[in-house]
Amino acid sequence: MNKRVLITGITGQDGSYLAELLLTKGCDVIGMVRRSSTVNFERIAHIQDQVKLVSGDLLDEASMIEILRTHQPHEIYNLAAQSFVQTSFRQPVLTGETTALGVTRLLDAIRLVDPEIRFYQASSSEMFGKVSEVPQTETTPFYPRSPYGVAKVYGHWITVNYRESYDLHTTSGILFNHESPRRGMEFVTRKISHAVAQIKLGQATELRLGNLDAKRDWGFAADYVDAMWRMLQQDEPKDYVICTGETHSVREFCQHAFDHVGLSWQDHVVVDETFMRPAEVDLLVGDSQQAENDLGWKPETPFADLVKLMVDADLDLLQGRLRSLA
Ligand code: NAP
Ligand code: F7E
Repeated sequence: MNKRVLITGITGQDGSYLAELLLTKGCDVIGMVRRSSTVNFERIAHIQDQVKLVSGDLLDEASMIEILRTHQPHEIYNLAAQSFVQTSFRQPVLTGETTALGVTRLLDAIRLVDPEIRFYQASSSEMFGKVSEVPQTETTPFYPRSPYGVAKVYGHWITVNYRESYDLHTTSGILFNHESPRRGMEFVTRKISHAVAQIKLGQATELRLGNLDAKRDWGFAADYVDAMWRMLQQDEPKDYVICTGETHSVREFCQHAFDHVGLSWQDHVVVDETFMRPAEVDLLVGDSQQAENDLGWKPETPFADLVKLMVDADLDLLQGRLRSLA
C-alpha cells in the first residue's frame, strides 16, 4: 500500500517541489487547496494529473477534519501560511489566524481523527529575528520582528506542545530562506532575478528595492523539501534548522544577478523607502549540523549557482521559452 501524504500549501513554492519529491517516493499525494475565483495551479500544472486536490482552508477546522476522515493520510506537511513578511505588517490579524492559529486547527484535527498521523510544521528563521547569537541553531532563543515572525513562533510552540501533551509525532523544520524560479514575485530574490531579466531584454530600466544591507542565508527550495521529508521518516520527532551556513546581503544578490548578464547593478537599482519594513531582521545565518548528523542532509546548491539559475529561468520565461518553471 502506498503511503498517503497530505500537503497544505501545495500551490505554493515549497508545496510544488515537495509534491514532486513525494511522487518519486511512490506516495499518494493529496493537496489541500482553498477556494478561489480563478485557478492558481501554475506551479503544479505539470503534475496535476498525478495528485489529488481537495478543498479546505486553514481558517476552517471542519474542512480539515473532513479531509482527514475521508483521505486518511499517514503524513501531513503543513506548508500553508500567509508567508510574506511585508504583508504581515498590513494584515497582522489575518496572518495570525492563518499562520499561527491555523496550525492549532490542523493539530486538533489530527488529535481528533487519527493521532498516529505524522505532522511537519513549516517553521522559519524569521523566528530568530533580532538574533542573539551567530550562527543560529535549534537552541537559539526566538526574538521575532514582524507579525509573521510572531505567528510562526506560536505555530512552532504549539507543534512542540502537541508533541509533549498528546504524544503526537510532530516536527518543526526551522528553514532559512529558500528560493527558486517558482518563488513568488514579491520576495526579494525573485523580484531581482525577474527585473534583471527584464532589464537585459530591454523591457525595463530600473529596479526599486528597500534595505540593501539585510543579510540572509539563501538556499535552493528543491534541496530543502528533501530535508522536510527526511524529518518525518525519523522514529523520534525532533526540530531541525535547515540552512546553508552562508550569509549574503541583498546588495550582493543584486551584484551577482546583474554580473551574470553583463550589467552593473549600480546603473539600475534605486533605493525606495516604500519597501523598507517597520522592523527589520538584519542578519540571518544558520548552522544545520544537527540535520547533517541525524538526517544525512546537506545543502546542494551554492549561492552563486542559485542566483544564476533564477536569472536564467526568468530570461527563459520572458523570452517565451516556457519550461515547466523547473
Ligand atoms: P508560498 O509560496 O507563499 O505558499 C503558501 C501556500 O499557502 C500557498 O499554497 C497558499 O495558497 C497557501 N495558503 C495561504 N493561506 C491559506 C489558507 N488560509 N488555507 C489554506 N492554504 C493557504 O510559501 P512557500 O515559500 O512555499 O513556503 C511554504 C511554507 O514555509 C510557509 O508556511 C512559509 O511561511 C514557510 N517558510 C518559507 C520559507 C521560504 O524561504 N520560502 C522559509 C521558512 C518557512 P494560495 O496559492 O491559494 O495562495
Ligand atoms: O526579504 C529585504 C527585506 O521578502 C528578504 C519568507 O519566505 O523568508 C522570507 O522572508 C530581505 C528583507 O524575505 C526588498 O527587507 C530589500 O530583509 O525576500 P524577503 P523574508 O522577509 O526574509 C523567511 C525565512 C520566511 O519564513 C518568509 O516566509 O530583503 N528587501 N528590498 C526586500 N524585500 C522585498 N520583499 N522586496 C524588496 O523590494
